[in-house]
Amino acid sequence: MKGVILAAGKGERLRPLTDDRPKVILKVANKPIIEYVLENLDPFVDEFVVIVRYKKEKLIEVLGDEFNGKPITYVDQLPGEGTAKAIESAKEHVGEEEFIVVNGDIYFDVEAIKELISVFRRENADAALVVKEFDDLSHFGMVETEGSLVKAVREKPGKVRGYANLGIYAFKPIVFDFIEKTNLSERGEYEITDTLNLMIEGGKKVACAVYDGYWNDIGRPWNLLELNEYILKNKLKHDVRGTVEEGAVLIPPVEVGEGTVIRSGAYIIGPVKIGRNSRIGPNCFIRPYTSIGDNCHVGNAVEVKNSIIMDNSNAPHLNYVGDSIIGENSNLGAGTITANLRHDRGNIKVEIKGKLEDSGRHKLGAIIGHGVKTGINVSIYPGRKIGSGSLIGPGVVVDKNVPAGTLVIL
Ligand code: TTP
Repeated sequence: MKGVILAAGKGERLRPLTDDRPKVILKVANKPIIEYVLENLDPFVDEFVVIVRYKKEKLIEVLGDEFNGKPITYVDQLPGEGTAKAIESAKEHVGEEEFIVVNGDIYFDVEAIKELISVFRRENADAALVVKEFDDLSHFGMVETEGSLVKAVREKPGKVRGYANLGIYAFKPIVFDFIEKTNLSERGEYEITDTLNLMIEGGKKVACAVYDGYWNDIGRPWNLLELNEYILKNKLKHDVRGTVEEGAVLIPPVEVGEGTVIRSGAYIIGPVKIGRNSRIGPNCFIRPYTSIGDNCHVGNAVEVKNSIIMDNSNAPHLNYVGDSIIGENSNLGAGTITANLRHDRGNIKVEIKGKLEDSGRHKLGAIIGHGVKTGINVSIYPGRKIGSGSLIGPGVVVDKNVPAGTLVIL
């Protein structure tokens, strides 16, 4: 059986982190999101088919042509938007076999796939999907069920309790006949949920597997922080491969990669994950739920908490990085500080595709893209985004989002 992974999306809600790369290669706990999906599919499939389009070269460079000894085939998405279009793109590659489809930007446990296959086979269904019960379905499509069968998939029904569609499916090839009949949705996309409704109306059997484990859909920047926290809290093992100088304190679990040096006076409270060849300290404070990538520098008098610092980035002197994400190849000038809390303790709102959205968090710092440089004493308001390749001059107060490639000076 083949595993099809949808990874062609533009990830616009995740700007600036997706300015120059597809979202599925963003690293959480120092691993590209799509690798967690591949790991979960691995026990059940003999080949991975990855549907690509936006910045596909970067994805291919990161994943290569095999995973765990199994081939990865990259397939360009057919013209048109949406998950149904993405799945249709795999038609020739899956042939007459049944196959699994997973959105490349979600995190879940392997149980979800086990349950999916078991229900799909038991019901001898034409399609199956994984659902999870939520108290509030405002952000999800609702799956109406009867026992193990699906009656309909509805648009976001508002604040009601019910089953959400998690973006994990199994199909028989008959699905392609129904994808052909699927019309553009109001959003201007060909959506697989519409295809599923057509299948049900056409008398086909669509089954559902109920999953109650952890699941996260990486749509918005703060989802990366939530997922980082979950993985570090639940999966991290204390494992120190680098060098730890006398006078550094590591409270487990802390993972330190090969070639990394933790200098004297560093105080690290796990769970914290640090990649390879990074320099940490002397005299810094790294607090729980922090991931620091490869070739990073966190230097003297720097505090980092609940944050993601991606590869080749530095917070070298006198920085506070709280509840923030820093992309690759970025550098904070001495004294650059992120604010992560409003004085009124209200939820931090973030502009997503031109609209202010409530992040649901009262602590959220900066979202800094790739290749950003800040000067000395830059202050960044909570929930502000700095676009990739921007340069922020000394003493600037970043109280508005900064588009990619901008020079901001006082
Ligand atoms: P979305 O998260 O709905 O879309 P997106 O990834 O483009 O993100 P944004 O809305 O922020 O721009 O996509 C769900 C999954 O489907 C995701 O894994 C990407 C994939 N996808 C495709 O492969 N092709 C497509 O045309 C679309 C719309 C999504």
